[in-house]
Amino acid sequence: MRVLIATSNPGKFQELRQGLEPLGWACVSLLDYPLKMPKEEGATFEDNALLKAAFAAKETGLAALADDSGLEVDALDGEPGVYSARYGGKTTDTERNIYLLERLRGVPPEQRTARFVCVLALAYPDGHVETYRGEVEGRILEAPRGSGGFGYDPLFYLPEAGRTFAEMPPEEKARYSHRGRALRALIEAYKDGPPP
Ligand code: ITT
Repeated sequence: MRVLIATSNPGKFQELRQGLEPLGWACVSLLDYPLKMPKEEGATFEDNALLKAAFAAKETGLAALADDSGLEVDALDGEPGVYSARYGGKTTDTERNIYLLERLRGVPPEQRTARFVCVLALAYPDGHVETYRGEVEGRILEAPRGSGGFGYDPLFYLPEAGRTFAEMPPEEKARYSHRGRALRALIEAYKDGPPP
């Protein structure tokens, strides 16, 4: 199957393309299909993922996979959540990480619990849609660690691994991550061909 990975985030694209490898699908990107993607105005990751995937499938006539994801920090009542890509109006990953650290200043380690959430939506040109969700629990550090990954990875510490996502090679991040989990749910659904 030919599938458009409808994201303009290069970090996500890499992880999605790698994660889909077991299915042997031919993946194309928004570089091949330059679309003006719709504004993400949904209240949930599901709403936004479906909005993006359905739009891309309709515009291109291809099956389209969209990813809506983000970080929920308990001490901030779930912020930044669906606003993760534009938290505090900041435009770069580094600025958003600094802003998050400021918002959490004075919050002790045991109260810095957080989770990453990823919802994948797969939409077909005939209107059929599916969603797959993955989550991972961790903790927000007081300073960044590591240079891999993207986004909030240098601040997201996984106690069971003793490292941040930015300190892991891509295969290890995929083993634990919200996106890796959502991808495995999708792969499970397609392992014997398209689901009914
Ligand atoms: P598209 O909508 O084009 O896919 P985006 O980056 O705008 O790209 P989102 O609206 O889903 O995507 O925002 C998700 C944000 O959450 C992303 O920009 C990162 O800051 C953060 N994020 C999501 N997954 C992450 C991960 O695996 N590691 C670090 N940060 C992540």
